[in-house]
Amino acid sequence: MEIVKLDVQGMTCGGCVASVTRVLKATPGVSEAQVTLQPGAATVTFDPAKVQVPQLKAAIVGAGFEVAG
Ligand SMILES: [Cu+2]
Repeated sequence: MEIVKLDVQGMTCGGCVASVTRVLKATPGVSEAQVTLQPGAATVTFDPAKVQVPQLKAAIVGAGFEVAG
């Protein structure tokens, strides 16, 4: 397992946090996702054999948010 912390922009409330958490956990290969509003961040535990960081970022962007870096 690998852990990555992503800088998520555009979340404004707990609903946004729940949305980001949901799409990350729904991504195959993700075992854990901890999302915070302040600061806007997602700490994701994932299996690098099944999913890569660009796919994690794409899942967040697909939910309507931005990932810095
Ligand atoms: Cu919100």
